[in-house]
Amino acid sequence: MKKIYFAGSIRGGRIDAKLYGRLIRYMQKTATVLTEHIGNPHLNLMEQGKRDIEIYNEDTAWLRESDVVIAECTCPSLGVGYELAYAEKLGKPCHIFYDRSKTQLSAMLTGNPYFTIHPYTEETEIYTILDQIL
Ligand code: 6K6
Repeated sequence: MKKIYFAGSIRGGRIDAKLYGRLIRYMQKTATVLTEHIGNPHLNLMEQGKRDIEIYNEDTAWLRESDVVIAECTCPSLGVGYELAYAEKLGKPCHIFYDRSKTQLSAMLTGNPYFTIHPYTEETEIYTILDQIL
């Protein structure tokens, strides 16, 4: 099974947390998602007890272990942008999804031909593309 690093906003804002959860559950039918905590809508950052250095070390190790990186970028997040640049340096395939009716993606992503970018208008479009990726 492919190992997926799913990236989504945490401190950048949790408005799309339920969407992340649905995407993760869908991918888990056919793949291993290394970062399933991203989709937990009840995630309380103050109670996680993990130090930032531990989060950084764990996440960068998962990025190195992953086969493909899938990022939902409708809600802008510095952490997700950093992860995408890190994944590019590792040569990992990177797929970026965003709702074109809600946001304009950073030119630092759309201007980089390395990234495969999937603008969508309906959530259902994402699942069709995920089927092709997985
Ligand atoms: C533990 C369980 C749930 O949340 C935590 C504590 N925080 C984080 N845990 C794991 N990964 C994190 C955490 N905070 C940020 N990240 C990573 O950065 C994730 O892989 C996300 O894709 C990305 C989000 O960055 P911000 O800048 O929106 O926080």
